[in-house]
Amino acid sequence: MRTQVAIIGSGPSGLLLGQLLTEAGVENVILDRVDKDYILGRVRAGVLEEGTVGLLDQAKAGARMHAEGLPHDGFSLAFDGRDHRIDLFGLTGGKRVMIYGQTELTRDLMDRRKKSGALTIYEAADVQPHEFDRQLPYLTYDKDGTTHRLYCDFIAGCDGFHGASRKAVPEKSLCAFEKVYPFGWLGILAEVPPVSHELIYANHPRGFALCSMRSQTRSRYYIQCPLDERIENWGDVRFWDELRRRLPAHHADAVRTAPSFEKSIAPLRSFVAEPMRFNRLFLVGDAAHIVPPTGAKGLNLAASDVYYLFKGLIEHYQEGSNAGIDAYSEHALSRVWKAVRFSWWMTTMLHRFPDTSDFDQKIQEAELDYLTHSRAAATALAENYVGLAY
Ligand code: FAS
Ligand code: PHB
Repeated sequence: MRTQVAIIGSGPSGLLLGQLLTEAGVENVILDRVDKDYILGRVRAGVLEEGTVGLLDQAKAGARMHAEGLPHDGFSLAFDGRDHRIDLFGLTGGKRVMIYGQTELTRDLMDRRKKSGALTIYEAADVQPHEFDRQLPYLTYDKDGTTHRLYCDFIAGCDGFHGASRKAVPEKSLCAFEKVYPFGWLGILAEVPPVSHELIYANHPRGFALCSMRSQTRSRYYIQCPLDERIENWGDVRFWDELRRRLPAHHADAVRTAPSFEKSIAPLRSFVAEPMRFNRLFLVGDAAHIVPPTGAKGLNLAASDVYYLFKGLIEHYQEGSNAGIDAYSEHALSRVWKAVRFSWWMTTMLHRFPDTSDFDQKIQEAELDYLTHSRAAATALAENYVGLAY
C-alpha cells in the first residue's frame, strides 16, 4: 500500500493533521495500535486556545464545539482564603479560551474523518517507521496475522509520549530535556454543575486544586496528590472533603457533589525532544513534548505543531518548496519551549513541593498577590494562557 503522508497515532495530533491534509487533497493514512473506543475512553484536556479552535474549524470539525463548548473570558486564582479573577479578555485585547473536552474534540475529528472517507487502521500492532533517513520511507505493522508495509513520502509521529516514532530515532540524533515533578493530579468527573462559571486554580498549603468543567452540568476537579497515591485510597467522600479544604470558604460551601464516574491519577512531567524532524520523519505533539497540565498547554501545543507541519507539507506538495518542512522543528520548538516555561512556572507557583517551607509558601502567595494586583504581571499570565501567536 502507498500514501503521501503516513500518520502514526489517532489522537488529537494525528486526527487534526490527517483532516487538514484530507481537506487540502493530500492523501494520508492514520494507524493506531488501539481501537476508537479505547481512545475515546481517555479523559484528558479541557481548555482550547483560539488557534486550536481555528484549526478545528479549518478541519471542518468545529461545529459541535461551537454549539456545546463554553467560551471563557477569564479564570480565578485562589490563595490565602481569597480569590481573584484574571480577566483574559480585557488583558489580551479580546482573546478568550474555549472549554471543550479533548474526548469530544477527538470524537468530532474521528466523525469528520469517517465522512471524508480517509483511511484509519485501528488495532495496528507493532507499527514501526523505516528508512525515514532516506527518500523512500515506509511503515510496517501487524494486523490480522500479517505484517503489512505502507510506503509514503513522509511519516508524522503523532503517537504520544510512549509511542514508537521517537524511539525509532537513533539515540545520538536526539537530545531530550526532562523534569519530573514530585506529585501527580488526582482527577474526577461528576455529573454536577461546576462550583463556578469559570475555572479556579487554587494554591493551598495542603496542595493544589483545580475546579474545571466539561459543560454547565458536568464538572472536572483535580487535587494534587503524592506520586505513589493509589486510586483505591480515594473514595468520593474523601475527595470532596479534600477539595473543599483547599478552596476559599465561599467556594468550598458552594461545591455540589455527585458520584464520580471517572477517577484517574496523572503524573506530571516536562519533557522536550530536540530536534522534532529527522529527514522524512516528523515528531508531533506528545511524541515530542510533554507539559504539566497546569497551564492547559499539552493539547494546544499538539495543535500548533500540526499547524507548522501542515503548512510545510502543503508548501511541499503545492509549491514544490521544502522551506516549511525544513523550518518545522525550529518554528515548533520555539513555541514549545515558551509553553514549557509557562507550564513549569504555573506548576511551581501553585503546587506544594515536598521541600516547600513556610517561607516558600509565603513567596508563592506573594507572587500570586503581585499577579492579581499588577496589570503588567496579569497581562503576562493572560497572554500565555490564551496562547502565544503561532
Ligand atoms: P496522544 O497520546 O493523545 O495520542 C497518541 C495516539 O497514538 C494514541 O491514540 C495511541 O494509542 C497511539 N499510539 C501510541 N503508540 C503507538 C504505536 N506504537 N503505534 C500506533 N499507535 C500508537 N493536556 C491539557 O492541555 N490539559 C490537560 O488537562 C491534560 N491532561 C492530561 C492527562 C493525561 C493522563 C495525559 C496522558 C495527558 C494530558 N494532557 C492534557 C495532555 C494531552 O491532552 C496531550 O497533550 C494530547 O493527548 C496530545 O495529543 P497527541 O499528541 O495526539 O498524543
Ligand atoms: C481540564 O478541564 O481537564 C483542565 C483545565 C485546565 C487545566 C488542566 C486541565 O489547566
